[in-house]
Amino acid sequence: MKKVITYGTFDLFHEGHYKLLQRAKELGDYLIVGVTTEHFDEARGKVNVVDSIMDRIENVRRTGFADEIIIEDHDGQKIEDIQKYGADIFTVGSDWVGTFDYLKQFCEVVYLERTPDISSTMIRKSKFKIINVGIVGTGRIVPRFIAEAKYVSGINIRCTYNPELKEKYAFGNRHDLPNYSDSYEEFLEQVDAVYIASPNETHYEYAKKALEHGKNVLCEKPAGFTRAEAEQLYSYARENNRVLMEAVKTAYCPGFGQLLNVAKSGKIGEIRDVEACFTRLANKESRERTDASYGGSFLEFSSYTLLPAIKLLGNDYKSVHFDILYDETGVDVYTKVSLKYDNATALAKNGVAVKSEGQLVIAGTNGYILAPSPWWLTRRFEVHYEDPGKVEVYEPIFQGEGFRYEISDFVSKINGIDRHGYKLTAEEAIAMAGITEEFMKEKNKEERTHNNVAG
Ligand code: C2G
Repeated sequence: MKKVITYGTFDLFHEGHYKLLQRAKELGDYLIVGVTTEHFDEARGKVNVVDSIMDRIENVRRTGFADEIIIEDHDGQKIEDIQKYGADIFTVGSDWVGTFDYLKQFCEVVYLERTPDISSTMIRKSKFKIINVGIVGTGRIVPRFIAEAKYVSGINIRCTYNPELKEKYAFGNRHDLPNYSDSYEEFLEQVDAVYIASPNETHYEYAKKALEHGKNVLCEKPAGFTRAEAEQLYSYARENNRVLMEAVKTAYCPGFGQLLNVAKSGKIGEIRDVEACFTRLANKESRERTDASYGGSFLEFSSYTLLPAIKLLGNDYKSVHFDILYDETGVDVYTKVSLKYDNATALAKNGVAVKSEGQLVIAGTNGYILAPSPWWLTRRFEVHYEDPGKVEVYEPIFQGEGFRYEISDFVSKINGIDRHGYKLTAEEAIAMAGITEEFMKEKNKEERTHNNVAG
């Protein structure tokens, strides 16, 4: 008798799960299915699991393919189970190609082709729907996004849109996504939501069209270059009852939320200054270093570096001032943004050709919070006081690259679980767009002066 073993969360049970179990059963005579516990999913970084373990087991049972159902609750259990049950074949979907090769020492490992295009949902009673997402643009960030989306329950990445790509969008050997190059409308028809990761200057139009077509939008920053554009987009979203979220990853990281709460708790007294720095030496050929109009350090990093100030000091800054260093092609390679509030100040430093310490310091009347690099993922922060010997250390949970948290919030918002969007409100996003507008004006002004001098 040939024994096959497979594992999964099987949340929001769907066609992909059904077909996987069916083919797993066909590989042998006896199928063992391991269903993950909530605790194990949490530990392996899977967020957003909706159905309870009892429901997930019941859904697997009702397929009729499992001869035995077991619980998976810890790392290393797969090896134990293979030995304990004498499994001949371990199988899992092709989204995991390579990951489980280490099991080849114990049994045969088969990666079954994943079901693309999940459309219908089966057997489940849950009130949540799988959200089909289309990706606009196929740049560097996209494979990272797709890899992280795997850890978010209830989302299926269905297709891409890139007018310059005629083929399918392929990366690694795990996925081939159909690409729509001829018509954005046709692409929009395939999906419930879009993730916009195209060049900066195209975000606004893509987001606007998607919202007009009733789609939910997760948009890389900046969604617009002016306050008016941002206001427009958020009001479209509100009128159409759709979700619009700017992909400011930090805002959705659990540690950053905790840091804000500690800062607001009164521990460090009244907050008087927020200083954040984010630099990365970008490749000289990269878009950030070559596109004088829409590249540069401000557009690359300021949505991160301004975020703590906006979250802690508010949207009503009294004045904004920019100190900008340009390279010979007119790209802003280092930009400092100073904000003045009634009773506080803030500084946001951004660099694509200048390297500095990427830290966040929140200064108060009683002490300060220091979040070391990479504070934008907020894996660690410390509270310091006048007495240098007294330091409180926080090490919040953070898994993977952090995209999973923003994707998870996006899915929750679409499902109506969190419509408030307190992690990054429309008002905050609009205030940040206002600063972008001021920056673009300043840059154009300086460019003109520079040209005059040069001429
Ligand atoms: N699957 C599939 N097609 C889909 C979606 C999922 O074939 N469209 C497969 C997965 O590859 C997996 C199984 O269905 O083999 C269960 O998927 P999930 O519930 O997402 O569980 P997963 O996170 O893949 O857990 O220890 C757990 C295992 O590592 C896999």
